[in-house]
Amino acid sequence: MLTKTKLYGTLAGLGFFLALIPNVALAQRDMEVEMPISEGEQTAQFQKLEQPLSLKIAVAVGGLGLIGAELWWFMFSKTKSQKARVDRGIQEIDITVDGGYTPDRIEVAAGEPVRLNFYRQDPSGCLEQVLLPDFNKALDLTLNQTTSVEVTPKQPGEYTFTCGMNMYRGVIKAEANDAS
Ligand SMILES: [Cu+2]
Repeated sequence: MLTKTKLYGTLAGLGFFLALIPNVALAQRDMEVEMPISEGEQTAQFQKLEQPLSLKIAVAVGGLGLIGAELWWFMFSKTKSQKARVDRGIQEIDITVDGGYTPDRIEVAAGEPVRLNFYRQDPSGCLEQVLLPDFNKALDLTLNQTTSVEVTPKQPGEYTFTCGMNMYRGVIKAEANDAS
């Protein structure tokens, strides 16, 4: 949650700053133009047209860069995939609950038990509950503690888990186990 908020804040701040530049530049230009200049008038007019254009391009490039950064961040944040480790015959994975689930895509072998350890760092009530509808499980997470649950995805496929209000989600991706 914190990282998301921080990123949005930075992006918004940067966007605002970039949008401000041409306005400041134009204000300065206007003040200069108002001054009675007869000789350099033509050059002043020429510059008046040229400079905002280059600034506009700079702002457009900056804006595109921001959009790109945002897209990249969303793509990147969507692929927090991780394979479960196997410990004494049980597949285990630690999931940090903080503005969502990290990782939010867990790769496991189908037909084997999976232990999910949810460590809740986010105080928002939204993430207090985890629902695993495919396994008929609902967990209450205590803040700054690990709450574990064991499930067995019997068939290969995707099993989602969500917060109590279905706003945040994660996926358990069970793949066919060749070994068994
Ligand atoms: Cu929620």
